Amino acid sequence: MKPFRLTSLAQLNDSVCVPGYTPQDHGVGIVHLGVGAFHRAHQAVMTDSALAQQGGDWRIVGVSLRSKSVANALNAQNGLYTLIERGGSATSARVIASISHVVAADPQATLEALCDPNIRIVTLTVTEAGYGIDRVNRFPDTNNATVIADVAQPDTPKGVLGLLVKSIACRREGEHCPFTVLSCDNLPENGALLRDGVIGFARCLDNDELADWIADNIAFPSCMVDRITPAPTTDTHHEALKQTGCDDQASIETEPFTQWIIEDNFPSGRPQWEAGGALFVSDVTPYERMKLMMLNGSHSMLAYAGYLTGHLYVRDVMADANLSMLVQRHFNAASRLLKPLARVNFDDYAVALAKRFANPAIAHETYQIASDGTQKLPQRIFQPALEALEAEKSVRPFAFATAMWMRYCLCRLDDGSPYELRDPRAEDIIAAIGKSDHTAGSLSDVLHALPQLIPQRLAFNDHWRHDVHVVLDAILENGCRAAIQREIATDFSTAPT
Ligand code: CS2
Repeated sequence: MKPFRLTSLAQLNDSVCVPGYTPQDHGVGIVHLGVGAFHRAHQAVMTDSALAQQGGDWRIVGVSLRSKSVANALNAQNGLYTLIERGGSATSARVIASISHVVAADPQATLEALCDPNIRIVTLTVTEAGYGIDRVNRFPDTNNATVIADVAQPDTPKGVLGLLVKSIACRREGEHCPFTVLSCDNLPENGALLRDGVIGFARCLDNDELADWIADNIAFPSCMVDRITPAPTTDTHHEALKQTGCDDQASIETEPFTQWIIEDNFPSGRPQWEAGGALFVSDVTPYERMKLMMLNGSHSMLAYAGYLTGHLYVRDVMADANLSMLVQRHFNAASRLLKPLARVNFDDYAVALAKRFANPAIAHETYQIASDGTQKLPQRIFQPALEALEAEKSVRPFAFATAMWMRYCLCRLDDGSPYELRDPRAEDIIAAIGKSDHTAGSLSDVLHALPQLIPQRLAFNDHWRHDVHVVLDAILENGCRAAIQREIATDFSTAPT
């Protein structure tokens, strides 16, 4: 018999963990932009716990800015979906009911959702590339096609900055309460950055009065989010069916670990996210630096080195003795740049990260993490490298990660098999590399010369350029595996002391 599609909590197997509240009893209070797997494994889950513990009208209107597939799956299920948690030895299932419905690829409907007077918080996971903010100048990126179109047609915006500014202006006119804007992407000082982008966008419209009003009235807290969430596969749906007894086309899977550290600045109220384990602090920056430099930095390094040496998943990289030593080296180098943080021991954090990366039940693709390098490496690798240089610590682990990324930009494995470079600046990269003769010197030169990517103080530093060159030369001369072997053999004396 064909299983029922998941549409109500009444259909579920008894063993499944179900929401401790009646979804229909709660109105909406949050719009979330970017309702992909990460949001559904993280903020939506914490909101589900908050609704169960404290109640309130905090259900979420999800928005998919581009694709309709998540919306089609979730709307057919009244927003319900199964969260599969895969630990090393146990797998569990929980049904989440915090999402009310999803609006997809429809800027007008998105604007209407954002202008709903019941909405008090707008959360975002639109990826590093999705903001349209020039992060060097902390202003809307005036070369970004969406930003250009939205500045030209500000009443019918399609991008994040345009949608936020238009809805803030409409709410102000209608005298609805200002919402709080909470960026949940892996960007340093994500709230402050988005604040600059939104205020800057209002200035691009020559509306200084609105820009000043936003500065005075809209809160943009920062937060650090953490949960390793691979893209769902047919295996995820099979597991959901096995556990719930229902056909769930919106099921997702994730690891047991979850962390959300949030700046407590919500003038229009907020759910009791503490119920899901969120921690509210006055300054998120030290947590964010720890995560970006240790977790995400080593993730990017292992994604390039791992993908180039035939490792499909992060867990396979961790099972490779050489690469796992380099991951450990990266943790050490990054942790030495951090200021002490109360109640956090960076060595314990590194041990926990290694265990999470090695989780045999999580199939996290190196290719997924390798995407969007130009958007990720500045905060994960280049900024720490600059700090290491300035503190006279070894830059080698960061140079190694950079050289592996540069090699990855050639779009072919050592055996010649091609792959697609998924990066918003792929065209620029490919055009720049096309002109070079693919030696370590020329490849490093053209990629260091890409505008607004590698900080000038790093790009023009001889010591840094030497380290990148040495690794890249070894990779191009002898192949990635041999270069990794050589790195292990030669390096450990140069690791930071
Ligand atoms: C990863 C992150 O894809 C990536 O670039 O480094 O998505 C990582 O899995 C999350 O930040 C973990 O919280």
